[in-house]
Amino acid sequence: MMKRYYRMFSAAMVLCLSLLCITGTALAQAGFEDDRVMLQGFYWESYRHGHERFPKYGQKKWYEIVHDQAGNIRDARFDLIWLPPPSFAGETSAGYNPKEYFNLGNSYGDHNQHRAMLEALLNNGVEPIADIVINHRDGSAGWTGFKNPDWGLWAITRGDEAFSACCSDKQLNPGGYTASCSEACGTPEGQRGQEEESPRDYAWHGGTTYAYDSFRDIDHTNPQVRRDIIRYLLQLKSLGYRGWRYDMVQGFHARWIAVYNKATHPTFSVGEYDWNKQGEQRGWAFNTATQKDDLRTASNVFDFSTYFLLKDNKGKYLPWYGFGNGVGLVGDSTDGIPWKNRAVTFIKNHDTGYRTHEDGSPQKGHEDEDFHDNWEVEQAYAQILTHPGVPTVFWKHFFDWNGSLREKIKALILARKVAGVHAGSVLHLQSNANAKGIYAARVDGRHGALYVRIGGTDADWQPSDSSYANYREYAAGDHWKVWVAIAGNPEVAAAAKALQTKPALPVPDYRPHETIQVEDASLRIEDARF
Ligand SMILES: [Ca+2]
Repeated sequence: MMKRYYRMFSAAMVLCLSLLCITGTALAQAGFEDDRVMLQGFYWESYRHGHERFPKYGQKKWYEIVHDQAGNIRDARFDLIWLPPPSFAGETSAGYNPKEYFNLGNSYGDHNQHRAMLEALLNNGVEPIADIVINHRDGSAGWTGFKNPDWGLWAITRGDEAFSACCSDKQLNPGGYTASCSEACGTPEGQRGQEEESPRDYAWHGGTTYAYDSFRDIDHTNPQVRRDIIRYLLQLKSLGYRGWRYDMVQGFHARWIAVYNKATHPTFSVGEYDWNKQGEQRGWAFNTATQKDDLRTASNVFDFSTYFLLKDNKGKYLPWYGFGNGVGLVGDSTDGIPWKNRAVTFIKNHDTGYRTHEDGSPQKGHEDEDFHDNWEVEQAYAQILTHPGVPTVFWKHFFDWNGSLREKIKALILARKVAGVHAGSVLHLQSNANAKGIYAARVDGRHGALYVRIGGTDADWQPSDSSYANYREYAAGDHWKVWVAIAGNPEVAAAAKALQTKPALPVPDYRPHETIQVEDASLRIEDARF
């Protein structure tokens, strides 16, 4: 069965290739060759800022901190900022257990601080991206008491643990529940939602979409659920968000992403799919296309493979060449498709590396960083910020680690922008560097060429060793260097000055959720996926 699914998928891909050549319609997302750079605008502990329980994080709420950095984010030439889950999830929560979708005050700040931050970012030309947690939801009361929007048990997938966590001692709590006993225990199947769906179009495990046992899995086949989610996304757009980072997307069918994106027109979309399943990540992205089979209208997906490769091969450069096309989803050309155009790269996020419990002790499995504050983190950024895909920089690396790292990240972003490197840029690996056990590549940008060497020194490789000429050094650090060649070979400062500055983005009028109507036609797409 596995093989058969793979072949069906593969055939669909070949068909898609021919379609790519003839479609040029309006794009819900960025199409191909996205030249933007993203900042992850928070870390795991960000929600603790400004709360009395956590005095060491100071008085300012997280939204105030981001607000005050908007100018610096612009000056570093970040285009996108991925912000934490925007909905109320309890008094102190990172937000991945959303309780009230429509309540946009949360542990990171109240509604007004939220709006003020988004206004500041838009005024500085930075596009805010919201973290959308819609695989699952937390109850406001008990396991299943959903408020704002009010949903019944019909919104919860049939096999959810809330229906089987049965105890005989429910009198412990007036609502009839405890941490291990659900008030919805034993609800007849007819009063529950549908089962998790089968994602066989893009996953070959033969099972269903992922069911997360910490919170209630949402039934996206229910039109009222989709109507409220679209209303929520439109509310977020009116607050100032322009794009979506979808959480845990292996947990519901990719076609619903197509529906949500088609209804809300984000300028950027990326999903967090199962970390170690690059093949399914491709298939998931393909099935999110707002125009079926047109990958240019599809969501991006996080390139965990590049992260794992760089993490597991620090200072060992031969694996960085992959199979001659680079690494990760960026280097993936399965079925002749440039998957790099849908890849979002990163080297740390809020879920990886060092991370703490609320008492300050490290969480299990998060006692140490993957990339330490030295050549390790520099060289990893020298890779992703010079390569195809849409690269993401982690907040702490830029603002908190050290000023030298911050300046190097800025220099790398500048080199990328001056050369015009984008998500679909062509990569030319340098075999003469490979022969010396170090990594070097030429990357073709819209304005010129970028050259990068990681490992070794100029004595081992510099662009002239591959007969390149008329280039200039743009960035350098511990055993890595980046050069750029553009017409006229101007000084770095002159090239930087000539780069277009980002205009301020419009600040939309806020629309409370109750004023937003969602037409029936927005709830589905008329094609073979439905
Ligand atoms: Ca699910």
